[in-house]
Amino acid sequence: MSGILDEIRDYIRKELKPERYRHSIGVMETARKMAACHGEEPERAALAGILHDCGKHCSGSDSLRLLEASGYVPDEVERFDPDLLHGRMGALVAREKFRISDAGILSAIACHTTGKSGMSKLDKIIYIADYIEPNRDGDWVSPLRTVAFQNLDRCIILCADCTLTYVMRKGMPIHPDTIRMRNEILMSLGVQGDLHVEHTDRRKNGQSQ
Ligand code: DGI
Ligand code: FE
Ligand code: FE
Repeated sequence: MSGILDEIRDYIRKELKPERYRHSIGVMETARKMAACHGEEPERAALAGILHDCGKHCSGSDSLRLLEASGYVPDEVERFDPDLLHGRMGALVAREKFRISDAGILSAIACHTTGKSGMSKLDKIIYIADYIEPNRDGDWVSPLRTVAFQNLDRCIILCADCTLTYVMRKGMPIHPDTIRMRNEILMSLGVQGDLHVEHTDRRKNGQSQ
């Protein structure tokens, strides 16, 4: 496994910007630790982690063209904002350039930006590791770093809510897979409204309800 990891590391270092390379290493290391904690194979998680953004070597419009040529049919949100396709593009690179045939690894790379319905444990680990790797900073990230090692589903909701807030503030369309994932996981948790420290704070300030 370390041979292919070294080969991929060299490729990512060469093809992506230095900060994206550092981020990819951060996601690899975080995913490996999360996998060990949650009973997933650490080296599968490491491979998916280092590869998750490898599709960023080309522009959104090139990804759209290449994915369509490979037979993928993008939905309307992906056509509007083709940067959303870098995960799917990354899965294509992983399969074609690095001969990755593990469908679970390819799925985790493909869905790391939007999530999807029916996420596997590995999908969840990569989605979360992308958020909490050590190079991410900001006040919002430190509570997520704790929850990531306690409860994957709760952490997914917290990450999805950060993304949804960001995307709404930017005035961009929301990808339906994020809504599907959030609804499914939230309902499976069987809790309502108690997942957020910030919600509690807002209640204290009398701004919610
Ligand atoms: O690739 P990264 O920057 O490491 O992280 P990512 O793959 O989670 O991508 C984050 C970007 O994706 C960020 O600019 C917001 C965008 N994004 C995430 N969900 C949606 C979205 N953009 C749109 N338009 N709609 C979404 O639902
Ligand atoms: Fe990404
Ligand atoms: Fe990323």
